[in-house]
Amino acid sequence: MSRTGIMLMAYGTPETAEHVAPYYTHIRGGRPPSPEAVAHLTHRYEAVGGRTPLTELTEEVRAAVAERLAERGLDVPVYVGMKHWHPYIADVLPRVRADGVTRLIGIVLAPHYSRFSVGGYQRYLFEGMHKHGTHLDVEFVEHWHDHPGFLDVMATLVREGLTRFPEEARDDVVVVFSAHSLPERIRTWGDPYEAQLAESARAVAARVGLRDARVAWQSAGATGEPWIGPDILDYLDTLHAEGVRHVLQVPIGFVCDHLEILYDLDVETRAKAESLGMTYRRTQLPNVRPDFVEALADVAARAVAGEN
Ligand code: FEC
Repeated sequence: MSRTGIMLMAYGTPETAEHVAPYYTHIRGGRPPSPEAVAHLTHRYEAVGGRTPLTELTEEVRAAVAERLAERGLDVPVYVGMKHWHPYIADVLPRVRADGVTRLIGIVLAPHYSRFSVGGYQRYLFEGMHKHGTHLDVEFVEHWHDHPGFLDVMATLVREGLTRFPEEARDDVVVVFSAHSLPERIRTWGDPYEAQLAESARAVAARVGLRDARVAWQSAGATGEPWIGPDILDYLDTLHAEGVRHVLQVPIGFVCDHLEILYDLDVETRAKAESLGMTYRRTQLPNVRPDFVEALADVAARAVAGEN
């Protein structure tokens, strides 16, 4: 008998300072980073309180999505698998199989597709099946950046974000959508990542009635090759030169609080904006908001019905 399961996948985060080096090594595909690079990353974690809530938030989303699916009459177990830390995607597969699941739907908790990001999750899942000799019929939701429920959530978050500026400044706030940068070479293989980001930014801007949908990139890695820009830190200089004084950043490429939000935006980007005399705010992340959970459950339910 065939049974369907869902695996929600997220990046993974180290739980202690001792985990930072092995975590970083995993991100680098097994190549250990230099002690300086580990110290720098450890410092970023310390600056946000030693750890990030990514694992807990992902587990809460998992439980909430499972509940919504059950309410829709779908008896579908929902699992969490992480790309770079425990519970690793591969390590969850024996439990999936033991539960009698034969068809597994993978959904990455990042809305836009890139071979670098979502493609990496796919690779870890297939390698995991190979490692454990587990055969599952795997289907992947490759992107859900245009799901109307998700776009509505983001529009709500932008409206809420705008209210955090003084009333008299609201018309002058420039809204900047962002996602994790990736190496520029993704362009050489026709990757849809940039186009999908622009599409979701435009759709949210239209819902809110913004004049335009500006895009910048964040959290680029230090790998010695060019990454997609403009980086938000440079873009703030550009905006400042245009006379802009109020900026609302919308990290639409992420769905929960983690290092790239709590450090890269709340510490680094905020400090840069303030040094330029700008008022800087960022939108809240969807995290476990009921409307976001509902959108995600809908993405999952459609996939179960084979509608993706
Ligand atoms: O809270 C946490 O502890 C985890 C935060 C976190 C998220 C995240 C999401 C994405 N990344 C993506 C691409 C890359 C590429 C490299 C890379 C490197 C890092 C490092 C840390 C890190 N990432 Fe990440 N990423 C998070 C954390 N990421 C830490 C290593 C130090 C650094 O470079 O800052 C470069 C790999 C290399 O060096 O070879 C590429 C993409 C996403 C968004 C999609 C997703 O969530 O999966 C794309 C969250």
